[in-house]
Amino acid sequence: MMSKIEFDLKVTQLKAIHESLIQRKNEEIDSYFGFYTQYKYPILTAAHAPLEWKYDFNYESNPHLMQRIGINATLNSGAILLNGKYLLVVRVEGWDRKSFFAVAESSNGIDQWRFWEYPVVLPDTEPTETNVYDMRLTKHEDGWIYGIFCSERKDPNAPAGDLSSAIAKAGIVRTKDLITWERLPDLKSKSQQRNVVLHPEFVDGKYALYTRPQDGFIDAGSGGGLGWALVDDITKAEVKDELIIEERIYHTIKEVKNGQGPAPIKTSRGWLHLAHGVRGCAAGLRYVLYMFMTDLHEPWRVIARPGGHFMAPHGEERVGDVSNVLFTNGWIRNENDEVFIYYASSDTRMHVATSTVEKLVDYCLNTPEDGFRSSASVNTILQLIKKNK
Ligand code: M1P
Repeated sequence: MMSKIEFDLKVTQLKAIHESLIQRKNEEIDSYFGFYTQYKYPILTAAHAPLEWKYDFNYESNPHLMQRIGINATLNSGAILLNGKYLLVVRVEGWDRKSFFAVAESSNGIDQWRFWEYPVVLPDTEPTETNVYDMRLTKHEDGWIYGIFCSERKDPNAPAGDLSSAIAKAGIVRTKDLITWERLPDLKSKSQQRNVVLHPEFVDGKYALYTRPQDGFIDAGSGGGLGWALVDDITKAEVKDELIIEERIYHTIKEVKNGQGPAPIKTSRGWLHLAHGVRGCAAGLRYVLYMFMTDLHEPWRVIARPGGHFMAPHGEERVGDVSNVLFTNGWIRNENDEVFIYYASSDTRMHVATSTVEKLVDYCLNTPEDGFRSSASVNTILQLIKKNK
């Protein structure tokens, strides 16, 4: 057994290693594309979780200094700039497969992310809720910061022995400070819902939601894509009429599923949207990020559809608990119109990429659309070659 002196030394070493990980500065890496800058290191990993969440540092009760609780991944994070701090509401997943939310803070949005001392304690108002994840934060013009997240439970109609079928609903909370959270009733909807996002402004005096109707827990099924619904009262939110505004399309990056990422960013040319698109292949599902723009006054009307992916997994991003996945539900536009895009790779770790409103609008308005056929893609390239002559 370790002596108390050895125990104390080991604790000091653990804390020093953890602190050096948190203090590490990030480094830009070359981007070949021109529309964003990526960084060498993930910004948050399981190893960033506070040691106090994992270790019992009492020599009497933990003489072998064993880790008592495990953190498996830090992924799909909502994001907000509040009181000059870049804040992420991180999906933290434990070794027990349960996800929960925890706030991490950075002063520059790029590095030195540190978790707050305690994880978020959500009001536990839904007794059948098993798992919560992927919160989208929206600073709404009504003065609240809303968080909409996936609230998952076992399918009560699953046949005996089926311990996997689940139901996805949209849970809704609101806060002013990310410390105290008020839970509102879950979104009522005829279908299952995931990737539900609140639009930051009232539309025709109502709250507006981006939705993602789905037949099953995994399959979008007959849910045609990314939807739009107006809600009279957010404290009794219900999807009554749902319009599909961003469709899934055969042989594209969003053939199997798509979903709104964070709340859209308002620009003078329209609303910038970041989303994920999913296609199937022999290796399983491949998740990439893509962008589109909607009309400034009619945010349900898509006005720009740059073809293909905006960002796809590369290098070490391609491998993790659920490989070949990029997912985003958070971005921050600061007072200089810089945009910090927070994304997770392979359901394992968080990254940042930086851009500007100007570059993202240029990307959306000037990237050719998908022509849906190989011959159309060749034509698009021919036009560019001609222009370059
Ligand atoms: O595993 C990839 C992602 O799968 C789901 O996303 P969607 O329903 O949009 O395909 C979610 O479980 C998400 O959390 C996860 O990252």
